[in-house]
Amino acid sequence: MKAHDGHYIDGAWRPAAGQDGIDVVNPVDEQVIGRVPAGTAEDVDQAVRAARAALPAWAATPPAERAARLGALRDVLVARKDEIAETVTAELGSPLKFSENVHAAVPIAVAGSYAELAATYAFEEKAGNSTVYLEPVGVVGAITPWNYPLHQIVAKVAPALAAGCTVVLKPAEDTPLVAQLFAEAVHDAGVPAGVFNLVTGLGPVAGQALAEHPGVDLVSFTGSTAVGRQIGRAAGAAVKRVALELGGKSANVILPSADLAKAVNVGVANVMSNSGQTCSAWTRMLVHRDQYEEAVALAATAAAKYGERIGPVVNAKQRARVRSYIEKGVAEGARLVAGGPESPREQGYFVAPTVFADVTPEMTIAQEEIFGPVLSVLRYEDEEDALRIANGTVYGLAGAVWAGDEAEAVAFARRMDTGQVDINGGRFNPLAPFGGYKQSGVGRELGTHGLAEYLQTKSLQF
Ligand code: TXE
Repeated sequence: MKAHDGHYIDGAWRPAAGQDGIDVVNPVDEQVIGRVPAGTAEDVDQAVRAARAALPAWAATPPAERAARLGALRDVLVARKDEIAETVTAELGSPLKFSENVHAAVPIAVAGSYAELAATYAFEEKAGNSTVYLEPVGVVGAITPWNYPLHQIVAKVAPALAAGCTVVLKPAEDTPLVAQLFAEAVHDAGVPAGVFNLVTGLGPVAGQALAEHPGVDLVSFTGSTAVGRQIGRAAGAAVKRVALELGGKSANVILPSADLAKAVNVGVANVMSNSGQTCSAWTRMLVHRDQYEEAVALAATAAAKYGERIGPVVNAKQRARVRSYIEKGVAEGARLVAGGPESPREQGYFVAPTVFADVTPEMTIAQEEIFGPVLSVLRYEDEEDALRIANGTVYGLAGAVWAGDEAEAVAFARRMDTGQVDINGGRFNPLAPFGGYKQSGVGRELGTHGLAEYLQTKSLQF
């Protein structure tokens, strides 16, 4: 696949400071498909300087003009959507249809939503005898993961640009090719030099250099809780803004009045999609004890139908991690009703769609994020018990509630300690704020709340 051998800094592809590279591997056949530079602290420094230099002019650019650039960016992404899908399929391994419908389509929708928001948002407010200006926070260091590689980038870069911030992006080392494609799209959209910069590289080198750079005013990170904690600590010490999107262990609560078969089938599909590599996935299915065995049978049948259609996980390390969780589930006494730790194929990082029954709330597989195609089905006694189980993890990112009556589902959802809940299935909404309660993170992405992360207020009293 096409790969640049430099970093996109100050409006052009510049040679990397060091010699090291990162091989990009296709998770389906384990073949190397490209090589990108492993950025150093020096590359990051160059990119941050470019972003700082570009900041005053971009911050002063009228929002309507920033909106026009975002609209142009959306149009370039639309024109290149087949290439986006092929690139994500090559470096993440997801089936092409899924790449088209999700990995390409969702970021296009998000870029479009910020083109509209930038044009209509009130960057100036009145509050009594004050005028409040909403001004860009400054230079943003964006660090993104590989699971929805382009979406994670657009969910940070689009609101940052809409707000008048400039950006240095360090994408995940597993999926740098779609990040390079994105940099080309930003360029072709006529975004001025230095407003957006890309440095590819390893987390502990380029990522850490970016997070700790004194020229960065806000670090926006999506990834593991361990790295998020480290970034949060460093940002706290430097008194800089931080946004963290971390893990999840979301509950799919099926109330007795729900359409059980539909709730189970959609619930299984939710966990298996993207091979379970979704931070908001409903990985814990909660079913009333009277419907429990029926739900387990339905879930096992639904999971078995997926076979290898879900694609592999991203790399060998993730496969080993997912397998070790499956083994732990068995060791702690959960009942395996579909899948298991053995790979369904010799080649590629495949994990079988796996369902566990008789999972109790304190088991490791019911508490920790697995990030693979693994569903735990838990039994509850009554609604209060379901709520205790649903809220009984350190996470609070997403969830789902199913009931015969929407009002009943809403009443339950309001008592959940979580940032998003899908009612009777729900539908993706690019304007709905996304982000976690508890240890799932700090801050929100998408919509006006996502935009607000990149703004600070200045009030003038009269
Ligand atoms: O994440 P990392 P990994 C969870 C999920 C998964 C686990 C490990 O449970 O199994 O994390 O995934 C950069 N300073 N999520 O190892 O390492 C890294 O280069 C600065 C949930 O891939 O956190 C990449 O760009 N940056 C999640 C990004 O951080 C550093 C999505 C994420 O990688 C760094 C992904 C450092 N010291 C994983 N070390 C979600 N919330 O959606 C790494 N990075």
